[in-house]
Amino acid sequence: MVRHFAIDDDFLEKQNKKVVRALKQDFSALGRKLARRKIDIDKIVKKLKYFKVAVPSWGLGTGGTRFGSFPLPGQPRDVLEKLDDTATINQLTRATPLVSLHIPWDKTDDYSALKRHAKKLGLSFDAMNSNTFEDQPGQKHSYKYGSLSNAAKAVREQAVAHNLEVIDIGKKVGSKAVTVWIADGSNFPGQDSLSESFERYIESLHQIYKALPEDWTMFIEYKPFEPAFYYTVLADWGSALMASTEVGEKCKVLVDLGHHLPGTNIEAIVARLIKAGKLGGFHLNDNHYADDDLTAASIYPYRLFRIFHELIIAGKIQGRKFQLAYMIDQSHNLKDPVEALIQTAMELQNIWAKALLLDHKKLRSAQRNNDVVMAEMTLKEAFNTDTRSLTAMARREAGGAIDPVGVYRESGYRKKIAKQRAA
Ligand code: PSV
Ligand code: MN
Repeated sequence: MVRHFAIDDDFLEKQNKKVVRALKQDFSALGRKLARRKIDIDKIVKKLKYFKVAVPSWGLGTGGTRFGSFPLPGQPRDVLEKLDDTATINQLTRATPLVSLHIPWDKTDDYSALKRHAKKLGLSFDAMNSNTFEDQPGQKHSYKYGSLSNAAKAVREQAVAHNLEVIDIGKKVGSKAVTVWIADGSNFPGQDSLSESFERYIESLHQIYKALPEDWTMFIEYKPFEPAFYYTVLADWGSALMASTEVGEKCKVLVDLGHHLPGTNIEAIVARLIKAGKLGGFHLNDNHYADDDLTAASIYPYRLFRIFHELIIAGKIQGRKFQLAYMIDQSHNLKDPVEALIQTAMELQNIWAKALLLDHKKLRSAQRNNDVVMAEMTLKEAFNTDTRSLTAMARREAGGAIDPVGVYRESGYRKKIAKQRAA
C-alpha cells in the first residue's frame, strides 16, 4: 500500500520540460554577464549544489499565534508524515535532505522504523531539539519557573534528564547534535537572581555535556525575550559565548535570525562568533519585529546576504573545517507550510548564490583604500545580480524542479495528502 502521496519523477520531468528552453536562454545570458566579471557560472552552480539545509519537523504543520491557529487540511499526523513532506520539499528543491526533530513532539515507538523511513526517502537527521519550555502530561515537576536554571534542584535534574533522553533518541536515528533552547527567565525585577540563574544554567549544561557522545555537538540557542519579558537567562550572543566557552569545545552557539532586537547587526555577531571558533549553526528565518519565524529573506534579504558573505569569507580562510549546521526555524500561520519551506529553500539558494558571486579582491582593495562607495557597490553588484536562472539550473541538474512551487501546485499534492491523511 502506498502510505503517502509523492510527486512522480516523470511528472516532475514533464513540468521541467515546459520551461527548460526559457531557462537555458536566461542561464546563458547570465553566464555571459558573469563571464564579463570573470566568474565561471558552472563553478557557482557546482558550489551551490553543496548548500544543504534542515527542515524543522515543527514547521510542517500550521503554527499559529496565541490568539489562535488555523489548521490546514493534510497536516502531518505523525513524524513519518513530517518526513514525507520534507522529502517532497527536497525532491523539488534538492536543498533539504535533512530534518531536525523536536522531542517530545516527534516521539515515536519505533526509531529504527523512523530511520528506515528516512533512508528510503533520502533523508537524514540534523540536530535534535529538546523541549523544557512547556510541561508534558504526567511530568513530575513544572517548568513554570524555568528548567535548566530553575532554583529547585529537582526541576533542573528533570530538565537535564530530558536532554539526555533526547540525545539517546538522537543516537538511534543517527543525529550528531542536540540544540538546547530554554525559555528560562523572569517577568519582574527581583523575581530571580541574575547571576545565580546563569550559574545554575551553566551547571546543568555541564551535566548534559558529560553525556554528549564524542562525535556530537551541542548547540545553545539564545533569544532576547519571549516568553520571559524582563530577563532571559540566555538572552544574547555574549552570554552564549561565555556559557559555551565554559562548557567545552563541542558546545557551540546557534544563531536564530529572529532572536535579535530590531537593528542588531547580526553579521557582526556572526563574525565575532567565527573569530571565537564558537559559531555552530543557524536557525534560518526572517522577522520584522521579534521572533516572527517568517519565510527566509521575505523581509531582509540583504541582511541574509551579508551574513552569508561572512560565512563565505570564513570558508575561504578555514577551508573544509569550517562546518556549520544550517537549519530552518519557521512557523506558518497563513501559508501552506510545504510551499513556505520550498520558498525558504529557494531564497536560501538564491542568496547563497549571490554571496558566492562577490568579488573579494575588489572589495578588499576598496576597503584598504577607504573607498566606501566602491566597497558598498561591490557588495551590491553581487546582491543585485538576478541569480534565479543559476539556482534553477542547479536544481534541475540535481534532479529537482526548475519551478518548485509551480510543480507542487500543479501536482495537487496538498489536496491529495489532505484526502489521504483524513482517511
Ligand atoms: C524558540 O523561539 C525557538 O526558536 C527554538 O528554536 C525552539 O526550539 C523553537 O523555536 C520551537 O518553536
Ligand atoms: Mn530557533
